[in-house]
Amino acid sequence: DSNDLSDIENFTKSNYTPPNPKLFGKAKGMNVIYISLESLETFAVDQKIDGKKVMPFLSSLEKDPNTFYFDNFFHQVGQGKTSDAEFMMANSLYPLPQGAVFTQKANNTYQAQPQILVNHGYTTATLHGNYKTFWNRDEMYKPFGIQKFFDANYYDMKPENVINYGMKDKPMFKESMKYLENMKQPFDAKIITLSNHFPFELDKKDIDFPAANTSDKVVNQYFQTAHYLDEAIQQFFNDLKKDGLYDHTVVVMYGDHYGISTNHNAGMQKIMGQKITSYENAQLQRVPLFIHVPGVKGGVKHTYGGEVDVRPTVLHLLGIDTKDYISFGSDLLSPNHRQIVPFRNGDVMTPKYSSVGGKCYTNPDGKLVSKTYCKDYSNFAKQALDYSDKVVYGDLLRFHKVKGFTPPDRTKIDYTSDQT
Ligand code: GP9
Ligand code: MN
Repeated sequence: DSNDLSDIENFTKSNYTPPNPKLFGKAKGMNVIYISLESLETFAVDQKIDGKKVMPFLSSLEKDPNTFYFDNFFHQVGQGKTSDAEFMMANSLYPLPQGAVFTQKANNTYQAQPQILVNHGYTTATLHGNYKTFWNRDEMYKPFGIQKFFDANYYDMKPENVINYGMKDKPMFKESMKYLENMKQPFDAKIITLSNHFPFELDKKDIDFPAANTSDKVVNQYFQTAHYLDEAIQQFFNDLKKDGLYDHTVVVMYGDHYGISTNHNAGMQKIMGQKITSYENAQLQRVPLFIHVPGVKGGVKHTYGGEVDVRPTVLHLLGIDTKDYISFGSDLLSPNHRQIVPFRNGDVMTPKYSSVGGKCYTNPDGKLVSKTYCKDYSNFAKQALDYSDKVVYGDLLRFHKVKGFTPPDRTKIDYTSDQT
């Protein structure tokens, strides 16, 4: 009830961190493009196979003068995988402890970033080369305020363009250009990539990178699909430059979740040159986060953070105050950013300590220490996850009013007719 809500508001308010005044509003009025990098883990970005970089383009962006790159950024998904990551990006709420929030809670009221931006005059869209009902997206996107959904029906799904779950990334990005170019600006768009998805298979003609040489085919192929993704992103950046969108568009790229599960530890041990203990496995939950902001000096940031932190970060760059929203994350670019990263399973990452499976370790040596060192962080994580679950299970945003925010009218959003 609304009593719960006031406790929760007290909690999120006390964790609010004011924006960095040097960066607040620096991207005001710009377009935003989110790119969900399927299954991309941080280690892969700079990894070499046979002496060659797996992802030379993304790796070069670490040094791009207008790009922030976060190398201590973690995914926080549960069973809803890609959709859980989308949920956090839009809402700064945690996904659910069991099942996918997209399939379970699509009738809730949300105060999602797309609708916040609609209230600021933005057009909103998602582009994805799979069919719209996957993960119940065509229902969940409505309360988020996503006005247009260019799903597989909008792409040329001829056999040579398709593998695994849908459109290959290169033709997908190519075809997406016309939808982006025709969108009324400013827009907030999300592109969800697919090719770097388990079991990481490509058609022969799309392979131009060596497989790794471990006992595990899944691990070996992972670097080939990651390389393909890298080339697709580079092609997309070139197209954004060509059509002039690049100079007034913020591009946010994030790895949605891990790619290689613990079932593949044997292969991964060969790649990493060390045993994958539970401590090491937790470190491997790092996913890359890049934020390209035209005209702003970027850099490599070692700040610890997770997917719930992206919304306040981006809204502050756009000059939108987040104080009155219920956010479980905080601005990664704020000097006061709270560096405690709860995983959905209750593990916690901080710069100094990792709490994994109820045990406490120091970073980066992974030395087992007394649980008392992790206690405050674990308690914080428990509280945050519990409050977030209360919001989602109880549909509590129904009772939460924010001045200047008008929720979407979901009956007016229609993904069945032609949206071009
Ligand atoms: C499916 C794609 C993959 O449309 O987003 O989903 P995942 O299996 O990674 O959750
Ligand atoms: Mn995914």
